[in-house]
Amino acid sequence: MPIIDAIGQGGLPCLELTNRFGFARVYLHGAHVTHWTPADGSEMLWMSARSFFAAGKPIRGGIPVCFPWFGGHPSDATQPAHGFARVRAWTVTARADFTDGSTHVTLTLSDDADSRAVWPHAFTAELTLILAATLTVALKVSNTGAAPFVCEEALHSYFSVSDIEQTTVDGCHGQAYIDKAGGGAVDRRDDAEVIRFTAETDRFYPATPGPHVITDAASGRRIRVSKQGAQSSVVWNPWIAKAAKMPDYGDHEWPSMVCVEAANAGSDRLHLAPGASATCATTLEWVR
Ligand code: TA6
Repeated sequence: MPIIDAIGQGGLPCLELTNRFGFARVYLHGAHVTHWTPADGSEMLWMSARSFFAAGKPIRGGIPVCFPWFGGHPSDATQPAHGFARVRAWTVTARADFTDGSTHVTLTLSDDADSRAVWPHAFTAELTLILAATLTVALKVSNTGAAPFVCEEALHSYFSVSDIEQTTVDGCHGQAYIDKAGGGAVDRRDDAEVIRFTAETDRFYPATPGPHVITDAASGRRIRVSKQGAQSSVVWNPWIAKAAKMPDYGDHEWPSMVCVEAANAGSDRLHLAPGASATCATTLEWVR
């Protein structure tokens, strides 16, 4: 039975997918993928050993689903960063094994009284996970109400690397970006062939098609992060001081991860008319 209902950390329910391509685990809490291990490889996603696994708190690592806003709430600092979707319980609405050996699951979140109290819109969000030779995560957002709305979204993927100081990310050369390191918002242009990490890095690249290849020179591993329907890319490592400020992130964990994210945020935010839908996806591939 390749799709197993399981109880994960903190007693939270999850699904475990296994097939000839490998293994993946997704929590219903946040529709949060925490693990992806190709059959003949090692774990690709990074998880903090300090992550919370608790109702109302986001999981640190894996692939957080950010929706309906990215970063802080535009006007209410009491609202959760990166939206409420990652701290809500989603419902499993489809699961199937295909004849090509791939496994598909879909989790769904719709508006309710709690969501409408902070974001007054009718929506359905469907997160589909496809475990095949690659891992694809697709977020389809539909406007099920009678009025248009604007939203932001991101698949905030954390990748495991051996040494961030020997890691590069490509696909951003020549692109304009907003440098958010240190909490600022400075407009810059990337003139480097690849991104290298020597300090806190928090970059928002609008209108950037990707793909991005993460090259982890210390292990020789490369991961291609492709995007479909995601105009923005985000690259993040908190480095030392910011890591120390996060309660759910170990002080010495920053050298072992990098985030490369598929997003529609800022100037790429979505405008959805009544009845309209949009899908933002990322495909992760171990490049051998
Ligand atoms: O995607 C980068 C970012 O927005 C950073 O600014 C950063 O602080 C991070 O995500 C993590 O956010 P979180 O709310 O999960 O602590």
